[in-house]
Amino acid sequence: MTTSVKSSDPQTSGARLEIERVRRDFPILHQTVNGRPLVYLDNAATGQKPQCVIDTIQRYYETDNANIHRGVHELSVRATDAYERARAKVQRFIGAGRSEEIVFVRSATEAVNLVAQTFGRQRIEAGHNEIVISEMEHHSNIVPWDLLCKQTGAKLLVAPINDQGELLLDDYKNLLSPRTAMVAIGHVSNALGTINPVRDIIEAAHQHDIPVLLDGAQAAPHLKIDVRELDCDFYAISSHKLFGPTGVGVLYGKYDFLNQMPPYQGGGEMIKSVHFDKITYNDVPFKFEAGTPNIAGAIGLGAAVDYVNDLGLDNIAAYEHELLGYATEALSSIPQLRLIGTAREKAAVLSFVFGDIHPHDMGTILNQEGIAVRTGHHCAQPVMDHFDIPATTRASLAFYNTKEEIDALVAGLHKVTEVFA
Ligand code: 7TS
Repeated sequence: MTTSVKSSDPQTSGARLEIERVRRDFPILHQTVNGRPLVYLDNAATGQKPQCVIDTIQRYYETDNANIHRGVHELSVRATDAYERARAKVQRFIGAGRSEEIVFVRSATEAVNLVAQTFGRQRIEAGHNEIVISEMEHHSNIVPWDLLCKQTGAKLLVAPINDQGELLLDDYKNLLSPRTAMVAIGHVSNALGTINPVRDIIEAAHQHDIPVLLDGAQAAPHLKIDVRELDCDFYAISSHKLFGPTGVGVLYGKYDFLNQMPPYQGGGEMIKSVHFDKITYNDVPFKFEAGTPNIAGAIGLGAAVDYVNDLGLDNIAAYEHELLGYATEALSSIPQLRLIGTAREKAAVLSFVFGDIHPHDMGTILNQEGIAVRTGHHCAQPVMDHFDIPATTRASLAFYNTKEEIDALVAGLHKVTEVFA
């Protein structure tokens, strides 16, 4: 695989050249939209795919496609090997101790639902009756728990945030008690960019023997993750935000927990034997992978992990930190613009409101300039409620974005001002 040369100092002109090389790995970036060079600033919704990911998926279908774990023929063996190699890549990528702790699912959403309906339900049945989440969660880390609460009579408790969009850690700690079945909290907020103090969150929960799920959908593309160092019990990731294909995600779970959990869905692959008088389930992780999985998706995710490793997450984080600082300063200088989410620890998200101009109008005008941003509540309506706004405009960055693209966004925002003057 060929990828771009990395740099550890994004402030040098050399690093600038590196980003040009990185950008060449992403064919989709090199197009015009409405006659302007595309400026893709919707990375929190989904990341773009490097050529090596596209090639890996194409090659899989051209040469290896077969169903896995079931065949002795050559193609099935190759497909199985590639799928299991992808699992091992993900395992190393997040620092998991063993590959059985990596469950391929459909998305981060499915990972949370799986844990809620198996482990969460078990914890409630064992006598705990509260689930603790935070006010800044994506709907994917609210609704599955709310469903479980409705089904079981348990209660959803919500740790509040301040007006910078930071979790109020003491309030969070005060919610923990022997009643708590689970804590489920986002590592990085998609609407605010806040990086949560997950070590403190986990440590506080573990003092009460409460297991913690981290929703890492927005963290994995930006931060180095080490699930063993964090000591989190479950971790959810979406491939497509990590520059891999859509339709595949990862649930990390501690082996002993996964082992004691009941299956989530039934079907082929998740069983050892089926007789009408007795069904025996398969070992983890296969117990949670009912039916034919997204084989090409998992293999494509493996290629994305290789690509990100090649660049180095430390390099990515350093470059994005620089870019976020530049963007924050540039946007802060625009009259009428109010940033929503100004946490001290932030990843590459800039959410804002702009006078009384509706974000959808902003998005439409920016699109005319070739700039892709997201507008709306970002599936985090409680965050919007906190700030008493219906929606924001959100620019979310990736390592292939540039200062010139931030300048284009700023120019686009001045255009918006002119249109509404
Ligand atoms: N958790 C967080 C923090 C997210 O940001 C998202 C998606 C999800 C979970 C769900 O991921 P999925 O792949 O299962 O859909 N966030 C966004 C977003 O910010 N804009 O579009 C999707």
